[in-house]
Parts: sequence; structure tokens; C-alpha cells
Amino acid sequence: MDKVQLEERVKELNQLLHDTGYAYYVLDQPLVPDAVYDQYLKELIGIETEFPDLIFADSPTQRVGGMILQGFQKVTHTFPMLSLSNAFGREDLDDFDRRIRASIGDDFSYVCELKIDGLAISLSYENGLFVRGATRGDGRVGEDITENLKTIRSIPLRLKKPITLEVRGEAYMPKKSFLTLNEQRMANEEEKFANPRNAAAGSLRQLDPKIAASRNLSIFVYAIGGDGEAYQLDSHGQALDYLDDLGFQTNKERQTCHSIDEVQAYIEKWTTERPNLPYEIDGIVIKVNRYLHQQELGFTAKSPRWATAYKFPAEEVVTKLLNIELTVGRTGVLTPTAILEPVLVAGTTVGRASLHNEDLIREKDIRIGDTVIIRKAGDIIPEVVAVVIAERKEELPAFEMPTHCPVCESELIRIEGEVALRCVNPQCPAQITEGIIHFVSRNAMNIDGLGEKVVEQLFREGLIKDVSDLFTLTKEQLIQLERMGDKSATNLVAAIEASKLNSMERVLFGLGIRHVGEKAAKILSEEFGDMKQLAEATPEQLIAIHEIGGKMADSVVSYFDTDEVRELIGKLESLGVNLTYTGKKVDLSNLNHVLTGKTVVLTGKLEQLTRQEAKEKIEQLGGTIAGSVSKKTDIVIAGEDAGSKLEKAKTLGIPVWDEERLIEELK
Ligand code: 0OX
Repeated sequence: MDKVQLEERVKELNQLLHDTGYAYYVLDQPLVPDAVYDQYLKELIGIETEFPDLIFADSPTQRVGGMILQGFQKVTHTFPMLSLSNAFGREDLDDFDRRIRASIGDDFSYVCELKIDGLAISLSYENGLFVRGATRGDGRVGEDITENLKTIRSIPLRLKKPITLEVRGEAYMPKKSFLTLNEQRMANEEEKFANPRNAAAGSLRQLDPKIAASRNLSIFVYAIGGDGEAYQLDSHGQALDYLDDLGFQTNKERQTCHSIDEVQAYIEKWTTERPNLPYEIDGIVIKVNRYLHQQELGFTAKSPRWATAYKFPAEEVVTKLLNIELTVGRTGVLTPTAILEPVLVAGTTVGRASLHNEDLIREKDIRIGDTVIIRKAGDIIPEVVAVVIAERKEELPAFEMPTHCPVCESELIRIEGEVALRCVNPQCPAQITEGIIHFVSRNAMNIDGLGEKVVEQLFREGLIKDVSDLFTLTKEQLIQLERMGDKSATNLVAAIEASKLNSMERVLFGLGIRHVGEKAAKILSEEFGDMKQLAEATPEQLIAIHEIGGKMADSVVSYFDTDEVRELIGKLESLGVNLTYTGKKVDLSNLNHVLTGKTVVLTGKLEQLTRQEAKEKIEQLGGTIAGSVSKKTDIVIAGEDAGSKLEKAKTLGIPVWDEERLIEELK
């Protein structure tokens, strides 16, 4: 192909990818199998790699997240991004309706929409091309997050008409993605996001667009910025249809209502249906439909008079605490869970809630038989807020932790200095199954299709006794399990087989050695290169490694010092599981940065970088992140509200940087 033909092909591939992507992400009606999409993309990447001048701004390859940014530019919105007034019940709705009728009479209609619980975004297009995206900020000035927004597949990079316009919408994280993300964060010992809104906001505030790209965000657009009449539209309803035609994703649950009773019915319908939606909503937005009417009504200082947001009531309910169940985790720690008289919260029936730990039970004086207040934190995960003491009609005994493991009945131990009670029987079935669940989890061996239920069944049926048995499973054995079809069994066997090629750090992390988290597993794997070498390591060798402390060294040595573990490692090896490190080590010899070789402590809240980002960047430069400040610390990076670590750094005379300085040094 000559250059002209290549350019033609690139344009054709762009179009094919736009069309198939739009069908998949916006219409939810795939046009072609994933493999075909991947084939187009591969061809396009091939040409673009060879001829970078053929990369167009709206190429789908621009969605993967390119350069890491240093910060976000401020953007002044052409039209201010207003907020909405709130209505909390029928009375407020009636007031809203009355004021509107007093101003424009009775001949009008409303459009009701779901109020998506995400963050407000503005998207600017010039001649049909996406040129800028910004957060709401204070309504007047927001931040330019174009690169992150480009990674959202439901945001068109090119419109179906070459027009110039600004649209407003809500970026959000679907519930399912939120739950998966938090699971992943928990396994990584990272702080969980409280709700999908925070997760979406956190993802879009990342300076590395690759992080946003990995977060599966989406958007619903709900308005044209500024004057919709400029586009020959005369109502909000028409504007939404027009946005659909341009290739945007709008929310299809909208409805025109002709009275406040109809609005009320819409609210009631979605109060019930809310839990079945794949995304979070926190209310209903009610807008006067015609632009002419909107103009007559005008604005207050903060919000339009022609719209309001009905907010769902705070989801706290009262129920009875029937029991406190104790589950035994992978490390033998007992975790209490509240067993509740089933109750409807935010539309779903809740029968269990987290009690976190024994201290919390004591602090809140929670007793079996109490009446308790339940809340869904982030509207998804239920927790016990408090006890209604006035309802405690009779004296109830304070809750006591058991003395023996509820699963294997061996005596529980409280390790000095720890609050948790532990079952220390290595043969405890609960610990073994939890250990296997950890081994196959995403950040360890990452075996797709091997969920908790399957592991529990396999263990119960005697098909697996330890992690090595996973690698002997056959399709015939798997098919016998409940709800396991031919295809799932085939896929699972393939996934197990593929996991054998994982680099050593995944296996090591998966083994669940105490104090050896993902990061330590990586360091140890880099350092020893092979599980057998690590198994032979002495405490001295281990402590000599930067970042490996005495507690971890002891834990590693005593773990490998048993016949069972040696046997297990031998079995894994003979079953073909890779036990060597195949990843890449940061080569310190090529690095010459102020952070290279430095031990850095991060404390307080960072504004521009997330902790994870800061950590990764420092590590890429050969720095090490430590959890606490000591004489070994070289630099403390203090964000907002930094507390005792900052104090300690000052006392020890350790250099303290603020976030600005860190960003400056990372440039
Ligand atoms: C939402 C949402 C937010 C446009 C005029 C004033 C507010 N969160 O789903 N805002 C608006 O409307 C803007 N509509 C929505 N659906």
C-alpha cells in the first residue's frame, strides 16, 4: 500500500472502530464479535506505530491513556455549571410546582430524569471533535481532565455531525466495577473507596490516564451547555434526543410528566427500582421541558428555578440484631458479622452487616437481641451504625468472644499486642479454604472463574486439600459441581493451566505468608529470583534487604521451615507451576534522581496525586516507600492534615516536602 492508500485505510479503520465501539458502549448492541474489534484495532496500531503522522486526534487508540500529566490546568467554563435546588419530600415538590405555575401558568410539562450519583463534567467539541473535558469545580472554574475523559468509551471522540458545542453530563462508575475495584484494593491492602461516586472522582483526578482507563467509567450526558436554541431545539426533551443522535449516551429512563402527581409516581417507581439499576442514583431531577418556559423562570444566584433535585431519604433503618456470627479468615482471625432480622434498606433486603472487630462491638455496646440502626455505607455495603438503647427493655448480656474456633473447635489465641482473636490450627478447614480463595484471587494467581463458591465446593467434595491440588483438576471433575457447565469447566481448566506461567511474586503473594503483602512478595522475588532460593534464605540475608524488617524475615523463615510447606513447593514445581521471577527489576544503576535509593514516607492527604500514584512514581525512580518515620527515613512527604508522622519527622530533623515539591521533583 502506498501512503495515500494507507491513509485511506486508517480512516476506514477509525470509522469501523468508532461504529463498533458506539454500538457496544453506547447502544449496548454489539455489531461484531470482540475478536473482530481487536483485529481492526491491531491493524490500526500497526499502521500508527509505523507512521505516527497518521494518528488522528480522534483515533480510538488515543483512549488507552498516554503521557502522565504533571497537574491539571484550570478551565473557566463558558457557561457556569450550576447546581440544583433540593426537594426532600412531597411538600417541597408541591412548593416547587406552585412557584412554577405562579410564574408560567399551567400549560407546561416536566421531564423527569434519574439523578446519577457521579460527578458533573463538561465536554467541549469543535467541528465535531472532542477537544476538552473539565470537572465542575466551583461551577465557574474547573479542571481540565481531557486525557482521563478520553479513556471513557461512551464519550464520543468525534460526533456524528461536525458541529461545535459544549455538553454537560455525569461521569460515573457502574456498581459492579466499583465492587470489583474495592475487592482488588482490599487484596492490595489499599484503602477502599466509600462509594462509586468517590471512586469515579478519584479515578478522574489521576495524573496518569492509564489508571482512569483501567477503571471502567461511563457517562450520561444530560444537557447542552449554554443556549440550546442555537441548535434549533426548543425543549430539554428535544435536546436529549439530539444528543442521542450526535452519538452521546443519554439516560433512557427519562419521562415527560404533565403534573406533580405524575412526577410523584415516577419518583415512587424509581425508589423501588433503584437497586436493580447497574449504577447508583441519589435522586430524581425534575426539569421544566420547554426552553421558553425555562427562560421565563430564570435563575436564582445558585441554581435554575426551572429544575430541582428530589433527594432520596438517607437510608438508615432500624432492625433487630439476632446473632453475631464469627467467620474465620485466611490468617485465622475471627471477624464478627451481625445477623439481622431481614430489613429493606435502599431497596434491597439486608440480613447481614459488618461489625468489623470485637473492639467496635464493645465501643458501640452492641448486644445480641438489641434494636440497631443499619445504614448502607455508600448505599451498597451495610453496617451497624448504633444501638437504640431505649429499646433495650431487658438486661442483655454483653457480647463475649468464644474461647474456641467455631469451625474446627481448637482453642483461640490472642497474640500479644493484637486485638484480634485467632485460630492457630493450620488444619482448620475455614483457614484452608480462605487461603485457597486468596491464592486464586486477582492480585495473586488471578484464576478467572474460580470464585469463592467454587473453591468451597471443591474443598467440601474433597477435590482439593491445598493449593497444589488445583493444578490436578480435570474438566470431568469440575463438571460435577453445581452450576458448572461444560464451557465454564473448559475455561476454568484453561485458566488454571495459564496461571502456571505467572511470575514468582504472584505465587509467593498467593501463599499468604504472614506480613508478606504484594509489595514484599515482589521485592523478595526480585531479590531471590526463585522460590527454592527464598526457601533457603537466612534471617540475616532477608533483613539485609532494604524494606524487609525483622518481623517479615522471621515469618518467611518459619513459613518455609516446615515439611508441609517444602512438600507443597515440591508439588507445585512438579505440577509445572513456574516458581521463578520473570518480571523486570528496577535497575538502580541507571537511575540518578534525588529519590533514587531514598526511603520515603507519605503522610496526610495528597491533593493532586493519589497515594498509589505517588508510591509508583517514587518506586519507578528507585525510591522505597516506608510506612513509618524512623531514623532510616530520608524524606517525608506531607499532604494536608498530616499528623504524628510529620511531627516525628520534624523532631528527627528529616527533610519534609509538600506535594508541590514532590511533583516538581518528579518532572
Ligand atoms: C444528574 C443530573 C445533574 C442541568 C441544569 C441544572 C443541572 N446528576 O443526573 N444535573 C442535571 O441537570 C443540570 N441533570 C441530571 N440528570
